[in-house]
Parts: sequence; C-alpha cells; structure tokens
Amino acid sequence: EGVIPQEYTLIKMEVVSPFPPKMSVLEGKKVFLAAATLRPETMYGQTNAWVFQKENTGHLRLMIMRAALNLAYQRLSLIPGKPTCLVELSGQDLIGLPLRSPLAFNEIIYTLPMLSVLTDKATGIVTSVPSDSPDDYMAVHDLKSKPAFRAKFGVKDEWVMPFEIVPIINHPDFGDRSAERICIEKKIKSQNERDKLDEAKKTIYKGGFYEGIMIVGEYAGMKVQEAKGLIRSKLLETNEAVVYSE
Ligand code: A2H
Repeated sequence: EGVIPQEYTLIKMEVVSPFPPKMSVLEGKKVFLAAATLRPETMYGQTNAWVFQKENTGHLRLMIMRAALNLAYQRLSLIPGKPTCLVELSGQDLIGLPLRSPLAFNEIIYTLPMLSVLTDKATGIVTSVPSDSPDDYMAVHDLKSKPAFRAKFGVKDEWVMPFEIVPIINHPDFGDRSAERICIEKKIKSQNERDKLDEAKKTIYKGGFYEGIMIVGEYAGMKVQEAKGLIRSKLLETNEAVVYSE
C-alpha cells in the first residue's frame, strides 16, 4: 500500500448555481466537486454524491488539503505545484448541494452524507451508483428508510426520496440491479456491515466487470470490459473528467 499508485478517473460534478451563502464568493465561477472513481462506465447510474460526515470535520480538511496538493503536483491547479484556497467549507456545508454530473441520467443530483467515506483516500467526494455499488446502495437505503438518519444530517426528503435505482449494467448472476440483489440475498442491514459489504463488492465487481454487459448509453450491448476504456477516454477528451493518481 502506498507503493503502487492507484489511477482514478476524477469526475467533475458541477455545482449548480445559485450557490449557498457560504459559497457566495465563488458565484460566477465554474465550481466542481471532484469524485474519484474506478468505474467511469457506471456514471450513467449516478443518483447522488457522497461526502464524509462525522462530528469532527478536521479529518475532512486534512484530506482535502492532501488531495489539493496532489492535484497541484499533477498540474491540475491554477498555479503549478501550489494549491490555492478560495473558500473553507465543512462536510456539512456540502450536504444538499445540487450537482450536474457527466453522463448521469438524473439531470440534477444532491450531495449526501455517507459514514464509510475514507479520510485517507482520494478527494473525500464519492459519486454514488446504487445499481452497481453495494456500498452506495446500502447508504442510500439507510437514508431512504430512516427518517431520523436524514434529520440528523439535515437531509431533505426531496434530495433522496425521488431518486430510484437506474439499471445500467446486466450482471450475469445478479441482473441489472446487482448491488440491490446481493444486499438482499446476503441480508445486509446497513452501511455499517463492513465485512459483508466488502465481500458483496468483490462478487459484484468480478461478474460485472468481466462478464457484464452495458444496457444503456452509447455502448449499450457492449461488454463492460470493452466499454470502460472508451467511456473513460471520452470523459477525458471532453474535459468532464481528469486523471488523478495517488
Ligand atoms: B467507485 P479503491 Cl459503481 N472513501 O466508484 C471511500 N470510497 C471511496 C473514496 C473514499 N475517500 N474515494 C473513492 N471511493 C470509492 C463507483 C463504483 C466504485 C462502483 C462500484 C464499485 C466501486 C461509484 N461509487 O468501487 O479502494 C469509489 O467508488 C469499488 C472498489 O481505491 C471508487 O470507485 O479501490 C472506489 O471507492 C475506489 O476504491
């Protein structure tokens, strides 16, 4: 770990204006939340974004500073090698932020809290695809089924409830809502069941990636394995995504 760099696709999720008061100094600029993914071919199925949320936001600040420095070293900053801080925000400030994300069938998606976002990986912003990611499915399920959980983080119903699973990939053993299916079969009850979710993730990924078929988008009918690179290249070409490694 930490020896072989992981190469991610950083998806540029555009913040829809008008911005909330804490972000008003950025009004008029193009502002993106950058979500690191290993599955760019799943972007059609985005239903929301995730931000790390716990009482202590110090971790979040450290993580974003580390990511900003990495981005700057990878020539993705205003001043090469040096990140510029335009505004300071907490994770809570981002909850409810409306976003427009590349390829997503949902025109607008919202930023929501997830407990399992790691503080030492990538940007701390994750894009959510509950059709194909067991983690995303269970975190959406927790928010949808527990009004108290929504209330705790100030999550409004309209940011979560209208968003249904978008089937995008047919998995040979688990169908086109593979994450939901495996969570039900393995009787996973919440996003906190780490071991079960890690196992589910492996199973879904193996079949989905090596034998899965795209059922939507420009490459519908194509194997996931073949479509992945094509979709990624297109996102990079149109500048809707950038390469990020750490
Ligand atoms: B993946 P690896 Cl559909 N904390 O994107 C927790 N998870 C994070 C993260 C962080 N700070 N940064 C990125 N990730 C997630 C899509 C997806 C992903 C699908 C299926 C599986 C999957 C939509 N969410 O990942 O530990 C992101 O979620 C399964 C591993 O570096 C990213 O890709 O291997 C993945 O974890 C990177 O995980």
